[in-house]
Amino acid sequence: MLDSSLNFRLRKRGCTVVVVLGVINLLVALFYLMGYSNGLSTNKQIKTQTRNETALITVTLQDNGQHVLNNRVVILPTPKFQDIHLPNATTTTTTTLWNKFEKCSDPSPHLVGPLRVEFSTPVSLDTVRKENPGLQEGGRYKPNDCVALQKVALIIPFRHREEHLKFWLHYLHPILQRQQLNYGVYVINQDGNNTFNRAKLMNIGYAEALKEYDYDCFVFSDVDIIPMDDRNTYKCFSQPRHLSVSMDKFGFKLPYNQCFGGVSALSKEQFLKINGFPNNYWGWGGEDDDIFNRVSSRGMSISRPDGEVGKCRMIRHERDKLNDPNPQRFDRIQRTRLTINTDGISSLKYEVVKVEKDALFTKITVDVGKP
Ligand code: BGN
Repeated sequence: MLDSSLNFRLRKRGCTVVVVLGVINLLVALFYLMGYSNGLSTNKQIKTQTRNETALITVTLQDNGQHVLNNRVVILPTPKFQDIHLPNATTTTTTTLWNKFEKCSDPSPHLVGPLRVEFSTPVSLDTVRKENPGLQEGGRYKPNDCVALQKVALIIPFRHREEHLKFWLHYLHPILQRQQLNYGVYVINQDGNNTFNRAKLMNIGYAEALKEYDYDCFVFSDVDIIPMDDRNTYKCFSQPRHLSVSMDKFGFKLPYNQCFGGVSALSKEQFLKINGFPNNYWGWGGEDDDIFNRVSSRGMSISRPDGEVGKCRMIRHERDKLNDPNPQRFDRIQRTRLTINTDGISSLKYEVVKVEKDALFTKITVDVGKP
């Protein structure tokens, strides 16, 4: 009697354990399905390179008697360029011949596709700095295993949007690194309290970035727009490129065919062909339409990614102070053909107030004058 009741209790306990384990299993599976099965990738850094690369390296070799043998070029299979040890010789100098390496492949093998983008949890600059250890001062980067296809300056017209900038840096740095670009981030900050002038700030970004490095492509991005797919490569194409083509704000559709606002990319050649951007649009609206007119009046067309790859999120915010809709914009966009030659990069005037180098960006504060 005692035996059978003990037996029953043990079996009952066994059953309870099995049921509890089953429930845990189910919860784990559900958690996994909800979190990861929607195909979105979270913000993540580039994967570690495991391929065995062939590096072309110049080394000065010394024999045991410390005589310099010669300056030779040797081919070594190595994934990294540091710490190369040669038998029976001491390496005294190593020079990496970057231009001898292969070009990065197009598209980059690091791309992951659709991304999870949300703005509910604030990010700190310190966290973003720690998340991006491969950056050089000023928000500069180049891949270390291949030669980037393009040298891209990212230009952000800016004033009083520190919180947005943190999100932009948090999302964009890992994306740009996965896209294997040789890039630099330039935040062009309008000094003072005069009316905002987005297009002039972008002209200044172009001019200032070129003083620093031989960029061949310029991506102009609003600080509050984040791409939702890393296949939307922030580089230049044979025609000027509109990148923010399907924004959440517009129901993931292009609001109108001539739309060229948000994020755009122009090569140096394309930018010069349109004499840069207009300097005389003060306040909100129209300057992007003027740029569209410039592009088409110079016989170019707009290139765009498809609506899926071109999805973007905009950080919701109230209308900026000192950036009211520009009442002159309707007239001005009618007259692009008359103003394109006289108003643009050729007539740009401004003063640099301050240059600040952060690990994540170069911030250039400028006096753009007033209307
Ligand atoms: C347009 C604005 C653009 C703006 C888009 C999207 C004008 C010019 C007069 C018609 N153009 O209407 O500057 O990027 O909306 O918001 O206002």
